[in-house]
Amino acid sequence: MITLYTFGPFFGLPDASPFVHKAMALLKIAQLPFATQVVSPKDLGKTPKGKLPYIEDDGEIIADSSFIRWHIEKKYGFDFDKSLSSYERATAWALEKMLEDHLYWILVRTRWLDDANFAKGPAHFFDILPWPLSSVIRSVAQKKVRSNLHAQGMGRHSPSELLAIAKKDIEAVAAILGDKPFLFGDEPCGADATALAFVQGMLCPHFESPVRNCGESYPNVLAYVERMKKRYFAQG
Ligand SMILES: N[C@@H](CCC(=O)N[C@@H](CS)C(=O)NCC(=O)O)C(=O)O
Repeated sequence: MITLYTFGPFFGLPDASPFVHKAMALLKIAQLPFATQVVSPKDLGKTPKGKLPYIEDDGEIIADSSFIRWHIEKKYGFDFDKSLSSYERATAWALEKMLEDHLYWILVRTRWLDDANFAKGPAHFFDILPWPLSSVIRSVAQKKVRSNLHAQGMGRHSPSELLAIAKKDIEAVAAILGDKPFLFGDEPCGADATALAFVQGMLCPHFESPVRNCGESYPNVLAYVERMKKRYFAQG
């Protein structure tokens, strides 16, 4: 049995982290049964890479959503991209990395650096810890995220610049999707797990942001997220 280590469901999403959500979607697409185990924020440092997700599969530990995907492909002989041409596989990989390494940071900034969003969002990750530890770790974590955003660069843009670059990401998803049911055709591929997780995360109604409003103006993207949710997350 596979165990997926998670942050837990938050904000109406299957998990607070889009990377964990992606890993869940990959396991569901591959139809592999799995259990989930929530990791306390104070124990993140003890995880294999200090980040989530990771899985344990019959004693084997695999950390990072892409390595989890490759583990599924190798161990269970499941090719997520079996119906894709090599050009589509390359496009899918580029799209995934745009979502994971670009849109992701916009999402993080929206949730962690906007005071109102932080208060009703990530601040609650630490509620499971006793006070005053919860308060200390909450403030240390927000400082770390602020510094990561500054180092990555996304923390340095003005709100209007942020929206302009987020719009390019959303437009790219909308254009690749077009009027197909899934990104590359009639069946989901590996990149659909990533697109679901990051686009649903961006559209999350729990948080107010111009980026979310921008995403909501693409009907094909909205319909796609609903289609993926219905297919893979209808039972929670
Ligand atoms: N490349 C990793 C990224 C995972 C990642 O960034 N996870 C974040 C949550 S969204 C995390 O665990 N952050 C904790 C930290 O940096 O302390 C993957 O694909 O799994």
